[in-house]
Amino acid sequence: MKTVIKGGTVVTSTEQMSADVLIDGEKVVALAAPGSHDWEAGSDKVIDASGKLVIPGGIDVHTHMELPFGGTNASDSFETGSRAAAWGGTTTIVDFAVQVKGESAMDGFEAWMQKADGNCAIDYGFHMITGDINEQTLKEMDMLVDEGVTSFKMFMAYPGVFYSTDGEIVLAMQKAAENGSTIMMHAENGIAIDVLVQQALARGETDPIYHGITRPSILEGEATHRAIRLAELTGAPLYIVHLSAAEALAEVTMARDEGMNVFAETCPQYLFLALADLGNGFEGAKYVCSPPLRPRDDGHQEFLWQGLATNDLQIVSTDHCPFCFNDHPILGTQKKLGEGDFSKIPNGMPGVEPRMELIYQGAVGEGRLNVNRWVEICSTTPAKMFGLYPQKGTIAIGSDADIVVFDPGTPRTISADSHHMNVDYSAYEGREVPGSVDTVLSRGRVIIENDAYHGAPGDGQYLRRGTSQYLI
Ligand code: DUC
Ligand code: ZN
Ligand code: ZN
Repeated sequence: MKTVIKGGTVVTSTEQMSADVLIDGEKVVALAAPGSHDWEAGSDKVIDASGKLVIPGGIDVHTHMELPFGGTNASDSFETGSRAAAWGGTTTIVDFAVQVKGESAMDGFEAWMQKADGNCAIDYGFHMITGDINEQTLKEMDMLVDEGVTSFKMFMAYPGVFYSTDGEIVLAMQKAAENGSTIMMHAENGIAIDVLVQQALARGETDPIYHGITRPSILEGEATHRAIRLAELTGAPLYIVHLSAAEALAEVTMARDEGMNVFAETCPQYLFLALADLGNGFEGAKYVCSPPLRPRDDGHQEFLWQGLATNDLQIVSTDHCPFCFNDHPILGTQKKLGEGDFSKIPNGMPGVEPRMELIYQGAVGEGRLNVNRWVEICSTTPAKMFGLYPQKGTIAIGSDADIVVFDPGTPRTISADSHHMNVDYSAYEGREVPGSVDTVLSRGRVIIENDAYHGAPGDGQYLRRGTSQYLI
């Protein structure tokens, strides 16, 4: 099967050029000046990309399909969530397999492989949430690296659930320093937060807004500082997930200025939404995620955009972890588990679908970042950071033909009525974005075209990732 994408502007993290792209089977095999080669004659399919951008497919390195969490399961399965990702121009996800206390990490990995197997619309890999560090887990970290799971998420938050002590973090970091993997950190001081949560509830402060108020940014800054210094102690590469706070970004920036292998991602919700969204009574539950949305007036958002411009932040992922607002016929009660007690609201927001369009708006549309940087933070760096480059994350000879034709001139209004995620609300309801995803190819196959999905569950393959290609 030969496909030509003709007449578009090919954008990678470093180039912007008018070029035709030739795809043979699953790979990009040639790029050439527009019309300079008569590829159309021998091809099976021609995609006209005139006036459009031709970019490497998005890579979302932080999703939680089907995650058991907060007394329920994230509402997107691998099937629905990966399909929604494709609709939004994301052609690779890296999800989180889970090891819980008392269970083996390899068992957790195999369980998540089974959940995903035969269901994904796009290629996928896994990080591992290590919820129990012991002698066996430390050995399993080596085995997981061999399986292509080269990054391990730990939590300084959620005592009694995923929480690790500083000592456990040191042990895992020592192992990561040895086997070349990366420690990903949920950096919030969960012990201090739990005190504030209990005090708020005792005062009768039960609305969703108190979720945000009891997780102040200073406690993200503190945990980020501690994680960085433990990484310095052990020599492990450290990647701060879902960074939301200026205080945390300042710590990351300082560490990077010291020459450390410290990296961080942020997410669209921290770039576009704010603490005030948690107001409006229980409606605010739609916006409960951790870390929480920050007060708009405190300047976090522009600081994060600035961090993306200076590469103190390297990636925008989503932390996609949807829960329905209204009771669901199969999934039951989700967000409403926390009516009358904000601490029982399942933490998480939907986001895998609109990421590419939202970041295009905030970056290119609003003049903060150029189009190359948009591609870099949404695709190229995620690939390099998590050992997938240049198979993924670029348009180059020999790369997988994971390609999005993006129309910068056709706006779209984001709405739960038209999205494809299995969740009954959009956090961006009614927002108009200036450009939209037009056509999506996954390893050479057209899976989104003319506003229709042409793929099937199981098209996506497991990606055995290498170690980080982004280390200093
Ligand atoms: N934060 C969330 O909001 N949801 C899932 C896990 C997490 O850390
Ligand atoms: Zn987290
Ligand atoms: Zn997460």
